[in-house]
Amino acid sequence: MPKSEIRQQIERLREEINQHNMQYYVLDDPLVTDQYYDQQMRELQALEAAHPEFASPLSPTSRVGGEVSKQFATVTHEAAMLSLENAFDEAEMLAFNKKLSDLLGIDSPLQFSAEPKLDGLAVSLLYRNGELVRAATRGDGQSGENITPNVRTIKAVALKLIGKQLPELLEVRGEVYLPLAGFNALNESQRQNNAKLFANPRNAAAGSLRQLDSTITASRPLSFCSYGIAQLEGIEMPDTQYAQMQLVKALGLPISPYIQQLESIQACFEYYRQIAAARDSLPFEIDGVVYKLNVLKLQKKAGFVSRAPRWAIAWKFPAQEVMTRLLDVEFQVGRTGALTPVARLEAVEVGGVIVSNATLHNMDEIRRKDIRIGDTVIVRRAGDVIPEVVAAVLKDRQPEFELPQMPALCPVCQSPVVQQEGQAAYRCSAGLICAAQRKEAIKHFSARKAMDIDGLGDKLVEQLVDLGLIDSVAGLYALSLEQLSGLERMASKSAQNLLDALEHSKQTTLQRFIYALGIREVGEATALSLANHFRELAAIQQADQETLMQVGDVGPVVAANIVAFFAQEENQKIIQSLLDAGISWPPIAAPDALDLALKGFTYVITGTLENYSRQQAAELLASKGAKVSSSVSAKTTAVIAGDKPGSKVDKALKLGVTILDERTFEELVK
Ligand code: 9MJ
Repeated sequence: MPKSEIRQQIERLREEINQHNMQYYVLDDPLVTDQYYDQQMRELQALEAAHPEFASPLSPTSRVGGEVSKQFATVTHEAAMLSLENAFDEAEMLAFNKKLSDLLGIDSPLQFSAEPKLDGLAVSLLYRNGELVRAATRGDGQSGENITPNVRTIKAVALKLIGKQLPELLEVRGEVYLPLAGFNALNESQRQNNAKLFANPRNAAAGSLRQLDSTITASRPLSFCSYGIAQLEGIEMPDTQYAQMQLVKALGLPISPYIQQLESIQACFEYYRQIAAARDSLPFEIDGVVYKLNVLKLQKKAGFVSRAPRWAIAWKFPAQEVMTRLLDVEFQVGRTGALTPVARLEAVEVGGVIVSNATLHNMDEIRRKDIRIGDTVIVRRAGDVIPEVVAAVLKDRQPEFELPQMPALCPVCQSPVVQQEGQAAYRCSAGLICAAQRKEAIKHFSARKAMDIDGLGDKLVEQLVDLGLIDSVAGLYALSLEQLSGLERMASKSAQNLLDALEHSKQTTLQRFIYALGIREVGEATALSLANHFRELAAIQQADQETLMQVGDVGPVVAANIVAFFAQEENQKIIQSLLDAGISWPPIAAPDALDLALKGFTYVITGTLENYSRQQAAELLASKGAKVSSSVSAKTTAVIAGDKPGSKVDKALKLGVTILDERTFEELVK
């Protein structure tokens, strides 16, 4: 191929890849599959490698990092990088609105541009003639650090602007952040490498961005969202905040998909409620909502106070991370006997609720974080996950503070605590003799995905065990109306309901029954595989380790757990008495008779179906040989969508995956 053609091919590929980046990161609407994108990228890499004379710092292949700095150079900001004033309630928002109205001499409602407040790091991006020439941190607001090589590795940051008319100069301000999925993956890999854990996505983003070696930054899935224009030359400045952001988007930089123009401070209240309600389901962390006076002329008129504009405010959510004191560490005994350290804290409000207990996960995690009793600690409660202690505040550490110790005896039954070789967990050695393990085993047995015993809550199970009314799951089916009616907060109506629910639960499936037994590491999926493979409980009970390992997802450890479970005489007795009580399930047909019409197909179920729980729908599909997955990909056969389906349907639409309604689903499994 002649050189000119190669050059053209390289340029064509660069342009195409830039366009796909725009579709993916800015418009959230990819037009091609990841596979196609990767293939274009590899083709470009190969051409560039063979023709180094055409290398360019603007090529999308140049995002892998590689530059290593000794230290960051200082950048003086042409326009100061300001921070935001905070508000915490409607009264403070009203005060902000009134102050602005008074200052501007306007009595009609003020218009605002609003967007969620991302919890990351503010950066400035400078483009000359459409090319990214500099990226800097905020620093003290007057001058920051030049982090251009690092920011160039962030795929959401355009190396080249797109569009017909490019500005001679553009300085965009925005937030670099780490989406939650990336944060969790990063901490998981830190854990595996025995490296320091990041306390939250913000710290992880900061640590990733301030790396002298940009290949490290390149390996972290950082993202970027623009929130303002600081300088613009060569095209006319739009006259509202909102229009500014639309221009930034048109030039190929991501902006918040949630940005809205609001007509009054009352509309700001409504917007806050909407974003607060969506907070836990967003794929990134936000810590509030930012409101900016929409009309630029009015922004100018309002001006600044020392470090923040008068025309903007951040209405912050209740903090998800707070400091408190670690009073003590106690150990909770779980279903399998594993002892989990639980922090007893001086009560404190986190994310809007009072927290006095938080998990410390396990002893390795305590050592890794170096958390000692008496420490001031940072407690975090994000979304609906259990509150956790993420770090100790070392400046308050006293020499007498000590690391918590794993007790030698189980705190519930006083049996010895043992650590099996090669396992992190410490366990109570008593098995079902331990009241804690018995309680947890019964809770698991009655759970929705197991025997689904309606009305048998945790508190009730604890009462039943503490009063000695039952000592294993088998005892459940021997409970009488008199016994139940005598319990705390149990009217005779609810006692009868519980007996009915117990009776109802006896008609089950082999899969549910196996799962309900609570064999270590046998989850729902493994239980289903076992049921389909062996078809009879007795066959599973008699199988040896090797036979069990013939089942798809059963490895040597799980197989050993199953053998050990059925070998215990106590467990055999319990199973027999459950069967004697009348628990039964429909027979599973032999594979050749089995109707596996949907074998090889993969479905995703989303939203609320009218006549089936998602679990039931999944079981029906699985009974026909289909695979049921929780996430949509190009490999998904179809998405079954009920009411309020959410983002999985959006993704399916984007990928061109078929969407089926409940009626069609019924046809399918009939
Ligand atoms: C964040 N963090 O999302 C601003 N921000 O505006 C948004 N921060 C900001 N705007 C001026 N959306 C200074 C900071």
